[in-house]
Amino acid sequence: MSINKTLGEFIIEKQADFPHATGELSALLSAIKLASKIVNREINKAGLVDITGASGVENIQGEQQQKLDMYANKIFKNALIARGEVCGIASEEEDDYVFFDNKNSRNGNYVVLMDPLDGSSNIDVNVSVGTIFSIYRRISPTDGPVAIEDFLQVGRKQVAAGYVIYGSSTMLVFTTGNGVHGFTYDPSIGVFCLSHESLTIPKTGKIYSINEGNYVKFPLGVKKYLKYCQEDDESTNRPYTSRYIGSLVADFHRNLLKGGIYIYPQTAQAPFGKLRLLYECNPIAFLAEQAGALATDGYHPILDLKPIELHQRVPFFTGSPEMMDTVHHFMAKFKEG
Ligand code: P6P
Repeated sequence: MSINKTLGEFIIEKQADFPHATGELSALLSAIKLASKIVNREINKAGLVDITGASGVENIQGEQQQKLDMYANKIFKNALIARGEVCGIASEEEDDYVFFDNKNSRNGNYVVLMDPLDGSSNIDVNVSVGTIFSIYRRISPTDGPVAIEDFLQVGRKQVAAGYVIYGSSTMLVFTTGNGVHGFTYDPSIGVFCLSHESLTIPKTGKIYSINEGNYVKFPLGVKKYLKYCQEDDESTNRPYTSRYIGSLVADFHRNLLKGGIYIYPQTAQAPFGKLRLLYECNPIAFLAEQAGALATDGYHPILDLKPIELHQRVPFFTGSPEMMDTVHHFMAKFKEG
């Protein structure tokens, strides 16, 4: 049996593809690789030790922080601060950005934004969860502290992005702007091995992912699109199938492999939707576009949106290009307000 290329070998081999090929990004991705192995270990035994459930602490979003949320945040932060390439991070689990003000890191050339454990409320019921990360080169002077503008860069400026999905197997999927590549973790040798090189989303699909429990609050365009998905029309492979895991990374990963569309729209009560632009939508959108998919707020590419604050939310539509074209048609035709 051949042993596939490891993530480390792949990064070195592709180093030349990367405009800032200084080896720093390779070291940064290696830090993320290490942290994901540690988090994976804890998730896999979560039911056996007292690390599941709510911590009793709320994050800035007003959401119950799960014990594993806080654990994962600590592990990724410690792995990144240990390497020196990163001068600061922003995280769903941190109220503000964090400056790595030590002699090893303060002059680092990169900042990392992350959702350390997305979908963590699913852990107690053994449903797949994920880590999402987004990497930028800093724009503030390297001889001073990291600044908010380092984190509020438009999504197209990302130099790398990816996710770890802790599912039936654990995978790390990332892009540095040269395609999307997936690596499956082999716990018997403790290594991520290349399993999905140059991932490309099918142009269309039969799966739509949305929390239909919110149907009555959806914009008219989304309601019209859902009815379109559910109509009987053999010529266009309808009705489609509804699949919603409630974990963005898992729903996106399935749609990336099989084709499909994921929608978390705005509602009257949540005019900007639920998902965060900086550490959920931007990294997933970078991966999506690199894999031939689209990612918008229903009207505009996510990667073109100018961020205004760390934890801002945006409506999120992403998936197979032909399905996205159809939902955009309905969103434009039935635009409200
Ligand atoms: P709802 C998890 O909290 C998350 O941010 C995404 O991973 C997921 O797709 C969505 O929210 C689920 O939200 O409101 O449908 O439970």
